[in-house]
Amino acid sequence: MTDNEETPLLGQLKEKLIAAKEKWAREGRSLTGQPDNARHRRLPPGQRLVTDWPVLDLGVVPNLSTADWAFSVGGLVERPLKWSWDEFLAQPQLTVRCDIHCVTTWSRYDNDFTGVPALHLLEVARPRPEARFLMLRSYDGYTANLPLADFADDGVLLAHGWQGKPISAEHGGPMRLLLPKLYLWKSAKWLRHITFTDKDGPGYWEQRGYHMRGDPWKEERYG
Ligand SMILES: Nc1nc2c(c(=O)[nH]1)N[C@H]1C(S)=C(S)[C@@H](COP(=O)(O)O)O[C@H]1N2
Ligand SMILES: [Mo]
Repeated sequence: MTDNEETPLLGQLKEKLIAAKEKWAREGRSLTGQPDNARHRRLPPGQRLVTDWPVLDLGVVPNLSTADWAFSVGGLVERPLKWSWDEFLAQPQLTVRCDIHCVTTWSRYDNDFTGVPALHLLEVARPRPEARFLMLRSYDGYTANLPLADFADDGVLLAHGWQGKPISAEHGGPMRLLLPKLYLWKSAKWLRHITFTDKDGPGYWEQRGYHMRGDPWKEERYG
């Protein structure tokens, strides 16, 4: 995948929304400054509960059929891999119930996601000892960076199901990352490729003022 392939999408992005979110990052919008008081609660500091599931993205929903879909892993791994849809579904599956937290302050409880555990992917691809970070790349050109330590957790899924049904296209179907312990911008929708690296580099929102890690319990919203 080259930058050139992604360029046509850029004209369609929700420029106003992106500009507003960059401004909030500069202003520290939604920070309570009291991250430590909230450890005993279910709702992280500065969050509010919703019962619907809002859609947040750059305004481009890639039109992906599972026939053309492929997912690949490269970088600092012993065994780079590429899975077709059938190969992906043939991997071990897990359903995880979790709460999800968006940096724009909504949280949603009791989501049942189904997919392939990140721990299984790590067993297959075998990151080299020097691999400490990941860069996620999606079919809409979105990127997000992650510490390997956060990815290597039993609640992390390459998810294709939600509440027993396929994840809808607007929520990242046919497959998205689901990493509930970090703010949801790290859970790349329409995931296409993961690169393992030795150095951390900023993804799409991290380049625009968001935090490199994004732990909701520490209120790591911005930079
Ligand atoms: N590919 C891709 N993944 C993405 C995004 C995006 O724009 N493109 N937005 C992120 C952000 S900012 C959030 S809050 C969540 C929203 O997921 P949802 O729309 O399913 O609620 O997706 C994240 N993953
Ligand atoms: Mo977001």
